[in-house]
Amino acid sequence: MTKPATIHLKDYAPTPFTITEVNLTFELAEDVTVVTSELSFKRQTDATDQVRLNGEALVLKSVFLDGAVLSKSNYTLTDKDLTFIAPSDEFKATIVTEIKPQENTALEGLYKSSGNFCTQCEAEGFRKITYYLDRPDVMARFTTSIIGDGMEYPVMLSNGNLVSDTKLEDGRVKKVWEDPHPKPAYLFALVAGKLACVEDEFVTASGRKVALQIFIELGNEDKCDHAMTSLKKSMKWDEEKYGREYDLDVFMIVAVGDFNMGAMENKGLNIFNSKYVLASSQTATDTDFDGIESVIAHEYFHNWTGNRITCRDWFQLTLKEGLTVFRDQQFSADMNSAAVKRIDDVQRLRAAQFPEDAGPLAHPIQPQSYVEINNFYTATVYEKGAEIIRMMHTLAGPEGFRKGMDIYFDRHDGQAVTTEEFVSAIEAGSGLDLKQFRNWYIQPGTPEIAVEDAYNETSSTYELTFTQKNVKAGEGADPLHIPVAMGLLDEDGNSLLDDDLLHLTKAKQTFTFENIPSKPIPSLFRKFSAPIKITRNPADEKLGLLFRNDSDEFNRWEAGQQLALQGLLADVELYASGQALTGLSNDYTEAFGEILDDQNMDPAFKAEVLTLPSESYIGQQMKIVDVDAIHTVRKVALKSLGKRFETQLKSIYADLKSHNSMGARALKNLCLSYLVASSDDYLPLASEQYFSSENMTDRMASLARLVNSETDHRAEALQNFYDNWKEDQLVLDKWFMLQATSSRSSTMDDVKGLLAHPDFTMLNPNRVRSLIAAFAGANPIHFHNENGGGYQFLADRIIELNSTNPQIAARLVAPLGQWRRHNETRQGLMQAELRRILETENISNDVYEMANKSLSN
Ligand code: B3K
Ligand code: ZN
Repeated sequence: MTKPATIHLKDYAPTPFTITEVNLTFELAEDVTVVTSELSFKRQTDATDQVRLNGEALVLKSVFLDGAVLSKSNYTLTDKDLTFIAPSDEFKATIVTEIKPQENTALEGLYKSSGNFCTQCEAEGFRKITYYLDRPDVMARFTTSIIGDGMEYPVMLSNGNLVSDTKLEDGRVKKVWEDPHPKPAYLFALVAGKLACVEDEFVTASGRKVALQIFIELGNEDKCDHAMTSLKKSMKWDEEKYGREYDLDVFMIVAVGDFNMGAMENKGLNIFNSKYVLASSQTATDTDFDGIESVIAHEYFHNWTGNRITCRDWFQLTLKEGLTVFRDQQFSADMNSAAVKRIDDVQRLRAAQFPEDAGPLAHPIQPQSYVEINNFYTATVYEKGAEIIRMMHTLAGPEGFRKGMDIYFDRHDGQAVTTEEFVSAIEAGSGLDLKQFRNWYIQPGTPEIAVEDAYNETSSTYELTFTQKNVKAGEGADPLHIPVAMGLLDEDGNSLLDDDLLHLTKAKQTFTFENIPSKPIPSLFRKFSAPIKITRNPADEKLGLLFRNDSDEFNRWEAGQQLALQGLLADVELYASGQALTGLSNDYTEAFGEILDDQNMDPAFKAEVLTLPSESYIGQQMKIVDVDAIHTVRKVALKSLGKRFETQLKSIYADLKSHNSMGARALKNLCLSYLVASSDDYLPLASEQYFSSENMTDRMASLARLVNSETDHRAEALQNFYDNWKEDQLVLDKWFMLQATSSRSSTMDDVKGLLAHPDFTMLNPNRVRSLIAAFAGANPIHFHNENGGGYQFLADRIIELNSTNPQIAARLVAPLGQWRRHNETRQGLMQAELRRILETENISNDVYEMANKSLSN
């Protein structure tokens, strides 16, 4: 194959011509869809007279320039673009193309899902609809006419406002939509089909009425309440927190079953994976409800951070994504428990972003180059990007940050800008100098911080010395500006100092604290004030004290995690050398018991605090991950905690049974998992919960306990679950996922068997994620089986998906890219599969880039 081209940030140049107006007409039909596009061009630079439009997988029917047909000899057509000479500085082009949405399995451009037409254009899907300058700095006003059979497609939607709805002479229906806001093509959307609509209304702060509409497949009308409530809360919150009002008369959300990601923020017409819209307590877990609230908010917030102000080019992706994730995190923290939300966000960062940043696919939040932009919708751009915005918020303080945001909106509304313009606005609003801080945008890797302390009794001074290093950033990389939120506690756990903020700016730096009466215990990086790893912490000897007393809830949780890790990692070593395990320290276990009995603690927070670090997080602490030892050691630890606190766990479980709140369910189900870990005698209790539960949270929590067992309870419950929910695709995904993540010995065969299940399809991304991604990403012992079967299974699926859905195929490569973290046997097997993937015939750019980088970087 010829190696695909790499695109570089340094090569950015504006287009010689831009497009100001777009008039699209879609004639929807079952065999071919005809797209007529009228574009108004206007010269911007003198670079060239050539106009080169992007276009892929299109059948070109005709081109007209200023009304005159352009003959074939006057344009050049390749499988990627259409080029012609501009007739003048301002002209109109009319281009007619044909496409076949019903054959589009890549789910990019215009495609069909359950018989309905829908689109996904970000990042470069619009070029699969028509020839266009498909890049975010070309912003035009769109008018969209949709023509089709009114019986087949009673609903026809596009961005903006509906301006006409007529019946044509031939009986077809024509609807015209006008979007007054200039936008890049990636925000274009079209939906047509038989859909039900749930409606509500929002009155903005300035008194304008906005119609809210959620479109779903018929029969799902009763599953939109939570999405609608979340939308109204988001609209209100953005007005109150950032002074941002919605700007059209209608806001529409469409839920579709086949979708590559979570959702898409198309102007005025968000398209969602149905997973992030549909919910009832019968079908969705508490985690699903939280997910809906945050994704609805995220897409809504994009209206200002992404749509009104968009990205100049795709290297600026974190400009809209990091910022919008930060905003949705703030929103969820305001709606729910802020501490629990922060813990969840950090766990997500550590689970997905830290490994990425430590592996072959590491990149700065502003990448410098890419082969396929879809591969850069990463945990780094999103989650680490959000952390970098959060640090600016911490440094500026809430008021300074808000002022900076106001300046950002004032200066750049209607523009396509860079991250530099964002940082400048925050500087202007806050008065901060962020010169050094900008390094966060260009350095990959997770900084490692080592801290040492010294106490001087005579002078009552305490010193903290920080050293920062970032291996991935390379030799000689500049130190980062790192905000360290911290406090000091005395030996009794009382606070000596709270809410201090240190600016760590040097490679090595000492901070001195005066008037400290006795040697303190530092609580560092409170609320996880920077996305770093601490490699040496003076508090390591005093984690039990912080676990019991830290007034910062995040650090209280963190102390518990670190204390548990100390014991778990020590046991992993003992296990590997064939010695008897010593188990979790008394310090941890005793604190665990005290916290379990604490009547005043929020149960949701308590459930977080009493959960042991995950297998994958334990693995991250090791140079070479010993998956089997980790699994066994963690299981033994769960069992011993379950046994030691059996009485309390049972009584809390019983007490909480009748409580109907999310926090109570989380804690109750944690108790159940400890009890089942303590002895199989509790499997009947799990089974009883499964059959008596009245909501999906409790049902899933109990079924998750049963699927690891070999008893009849397992088969019975799984069968019951299937029989009850086989018609509900989102619930059925859970059934596949639970079996894919089971620890029982036959799991690999079970998963292969499920591939042949009549309800399994490789064409639906949610189903692929629930079986294949879940197995590879969340079942370490089976995926990493030293017989190589797990790796081979994954590579086979990637090769299969390469031809139907390259984006989803590429997303599955990452687990194999972690080969350097495993023993030699596994390394060899994983590399062999990556090489086999690279030999795939007609390999997509998406998969090529991921597999190639995984092997070579
Ligand atoms: N902006 C979209 C993601 C598009 C991904 C394209 N491969 C969803 C979001 O982040 O809100
Ligand atoms: Zn986003």
